[in-house]
Amino acid sequence: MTLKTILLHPDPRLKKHCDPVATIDDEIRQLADDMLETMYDAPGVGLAGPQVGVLKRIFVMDCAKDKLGIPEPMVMVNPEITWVSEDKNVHEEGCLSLPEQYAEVTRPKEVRMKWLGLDGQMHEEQFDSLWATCAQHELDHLDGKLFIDHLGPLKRQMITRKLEKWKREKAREAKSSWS
Ligand code: K1U
Ligand code: ZN
Repeated sequence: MTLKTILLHPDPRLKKHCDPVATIDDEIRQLADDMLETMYDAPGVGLAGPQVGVLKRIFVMDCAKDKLGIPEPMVMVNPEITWVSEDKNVHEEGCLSLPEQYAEVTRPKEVRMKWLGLDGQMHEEQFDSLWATCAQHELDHLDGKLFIDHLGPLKRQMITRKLEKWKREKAREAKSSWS
């Protein structure tokens, strides 16, 4: 397994609409393994193809670890939403492509999704709580959308600026650790 580099906003690849996966083959299985390893290492609860520079409709997620400590990794290929609840939920979201930036986003509280699994079978399941938020956040990535695109222009600009500052600080820290 290989740790992948996570792209940071405003990388143009994060704005692209991703292509469906044609077949589940060894390349996709390897990519899914690498994405799960990268997500757990980050650490995060989700990771989508474009975040590691792969413009394909695939994401991984595991929102179970906090509860019992037992991992429940999920890999979703060509995911689609088949139903959303009328009830909404406000959740504070983060994104591995915008490290240390958070904002409240309103989304449907529950969603039903169907997807192709690594077993080559179609699956359909209903999600709520963090699973529902994360699944919608990851599906957005496959359509070139970030959580900041759900915010007003001022909040979006503020987060983008704070991220630029974070990048400069990280670059400064790295430089001083070399000398
Ligand atoms: O897509 C991503 O960038 C991953 C993102 C998913 C997400 C988190 C919260 C709400 C919606 C979607 C993250 O995983 S950010 C990191 C994070 O939330 C986390 C990190 C460590 C432990 C628990 C959560
Ligand atoms: Zn994200």
